[in-house]
This record gives sequence, structure tokens and C-alpha cells, in this order.
Amino acid sequence: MSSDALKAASYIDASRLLESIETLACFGARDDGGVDRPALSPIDIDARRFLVNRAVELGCTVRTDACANLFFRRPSVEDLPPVMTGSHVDTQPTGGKLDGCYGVLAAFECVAALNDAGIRTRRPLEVVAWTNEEGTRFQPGAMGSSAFVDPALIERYGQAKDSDGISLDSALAAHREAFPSLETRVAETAAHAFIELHIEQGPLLELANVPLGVVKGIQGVRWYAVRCRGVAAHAGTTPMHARHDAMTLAVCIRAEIAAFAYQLGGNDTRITFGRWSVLPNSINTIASEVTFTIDFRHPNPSVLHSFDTQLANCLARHAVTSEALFIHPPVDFAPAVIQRVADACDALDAPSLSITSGAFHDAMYLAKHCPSAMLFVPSRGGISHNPLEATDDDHLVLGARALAHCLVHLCNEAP
Ligand code: HGY
Ligand code: MN
Ligand code: MN
Repeated sequence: MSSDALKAASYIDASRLLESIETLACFGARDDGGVDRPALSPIDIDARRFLVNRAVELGCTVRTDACANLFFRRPSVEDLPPVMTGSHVDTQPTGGKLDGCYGVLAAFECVAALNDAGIRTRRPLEVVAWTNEEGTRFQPGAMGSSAFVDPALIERYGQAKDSDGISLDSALAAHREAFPSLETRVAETAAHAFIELHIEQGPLLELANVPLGVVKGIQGVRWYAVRCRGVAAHAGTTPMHARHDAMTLAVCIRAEIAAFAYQLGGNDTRITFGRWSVLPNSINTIASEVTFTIDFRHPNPSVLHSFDTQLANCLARHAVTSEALFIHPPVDFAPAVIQRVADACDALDAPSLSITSGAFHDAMYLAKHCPSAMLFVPSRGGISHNPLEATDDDHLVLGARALAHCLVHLCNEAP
């Protein structure tokens, strides 16, 4: 088996992989070299059409599901539960070319390498493009993978609306119209394993000067929207003592939240107040309403729970309302699949680092569905969710080789 695994790894074609990354990046290309491809937007649908065509060229069957996930399955020798791999192709508004996309395209490259090497596997290999992982157009994030694992979620998700008031349901309808003949992947027995290749999106691998990350888990995440109310009034005539300025209240609450987050979480604290909306958002009118989002991450479940409690107390003190947009505990991946990742790094003589993911990924939900793990490659300067997001070509190729090695072993594991 290891000869087939090494053979598949050797058939990874660097220029074919790198070219596919550049091609996909054209869908939603920004002038600054980044990508802006909102989930299920017309741009995303065009990108999906590129993936569907590529998958058919590679001899895969293509199916979808109620949440517009795309499943590209390479046939196998035996009719056994598949090994799944993949990631997402929706991006942040000022995203890069690699976040999510690399994991899908490297998986396609593994299919191409298996084809070129004439390798057939016991189990089917199923590449997946999960819908709306970023959660930037529709909240929460990782909608496609979570709805795949728990189909009951799709009904609530369908009501989610983007900033233009378009519901996920109508975006899904547009997707079905764009791909009218795609077969629906019906629920079947759980996959045998899931493995996601992704850029680290942080600095640790680069700081350690190591080309591959063996990902043992993902830290927990909390997303909230906090709404502060005030009274709109004239900026020139209203004395300071007579104001009810929603922005003053929001800034004060933000400071309190940041303080107790750091006090709870220490150096592992990651807190971001990334999205603000101000009403009426006029230079010369005191704000009547300010809504801001909180993104809090931490590897320790009790810190996450304490944050929830302290946030509720803080907001109650100020008589401010909030909405929980996304709550997920830390995830530990499956030791057996982690071992496959570590073995692949060793087989390719590549130094590797055991790492916990700071970013969330679709694998956090797949870990509930089947034994799962992830493999990272370094992000230059630790930069991501930024048009400057980049990874050295040789790292991108090495990651794909390691993924191929893992997939061959997993696809040939006995029932
Ligand atoms: O926010 C995240 O962790 C992911 O990159 N969407
Ligand atoms: Mn991602
Ligand atoms: Mn991302």
C-alpha cells in the first residue's frame, strides 16, 4: 500500500495544481490580487461550474444536496463508504486565493494524480466543496458542512438573510436553477473518514520553519451581534450631558468585553469586533443604534463558557440586547486519522508540527460524522482573510503530495 501512496504522491503535478489555483482565483478576482466570492453569488456559481466541469473531466460523478454542497466522487473497486476530502470555495470580501480553495483544488489534483498513476482504490474518494464556510454572507459559518451532518439545520438556515435581504433559501433556489440536472446525494452510511487540507492562516508553521502541520483539533468559537440603542439628535445643538449616543455606549461596552475576555483567556484570547453598523450613520446626527459583532475564540471550553456568562452579565447591566450567531466548542480530531497525516509527512521526509487550528473549518462538523483530521501548510507572514494571503509554491505542492499519501491509505482501509 505504501508504494501506491508514494506513487500517487509522486504523480502530483505542480504546474497543474498551481494553474488550477490561479484559474479559480479569476472568479471574483480583486484588483489587489485577492478574491471576493460571496457564497452562492453569481460569481460563486460560475466558480462552481468550473469545478463541476473539471470533476467530469477527471471521471467523477457530481452530486449536490439541500445546502448546495458539491460532491465529486471518484469510482472505486468496492462499494464501501467513501473517504471524503475537500473544503470551501466561498471567500471573505477581502479574501485570498487559497483559504478553502486550496483544499478543494489539491483534492482534485489528487484525483488527477491517481488517474495518471492508474491507481484504483477499495473505497470511493469523494471531494467536497462545502457551502458558505466563511459565514460572511449568511451567518453562521460552515452552513454546508453542518447541514450535511445535521440536515434538520437547513430549515433554520434557509431564513438567514444577507445584507441585501436575500435569504439563503432564494440563493439555494438560484443554485438549483444554475445546475438543474445535478443529482441529489441522498443520505447514506457515514463516510469512512474525512481529511481537509488547508492553509494555516496563522504564523506558527512559518515561525517553526516547518512545511506541514498535523492538525489535532480546532479551538472553540463564539459569534454574537450586540445592539446598542440611543436617541438620534442634532450633532450641533444637543449638549453633551443631554445625549443618548448609541456609539458612546457601544464603545464603552466593547472596552468592557475586551477587558474580561483577556482576563479570562490570557495569551490564547482571540477577540475581534469586526462588523459595525450605525444608524442613521450620518455625520451630524447622534447615533440612535449601533450594532457590532463579537468573534471570540479559545481552546479551553470553560473559558468559552465563562465568556458567555460574563457577556450576558455585562449586557444585562447596560440593558443591551444580543444575538448568538454561531457557537461551537473546541474539537479534537480522530487519533487514527491524525496518525495517517503524521505518517504521510514522515513518508515524504517532511518536517511537521502538531498544531491546533485557530481558524474554524468544515472539518469541525465532519468530526461528528466520521473520523476526521486536517493537514496544514504555512501561510506567508501568517496572513489570511487578506488579499496578500500566500503560501510558497513548494509548500502547496508538498501539501498536495501529503494529502495524496493519506487518501490512498484511507481509501484502502478495510471495513
Ligand atoms: O473564521 C474562520 O475561522 C474561518 O476562516 N472561516
Ligand atoms: Mn477556510
Ligand atoms: Mn476563512
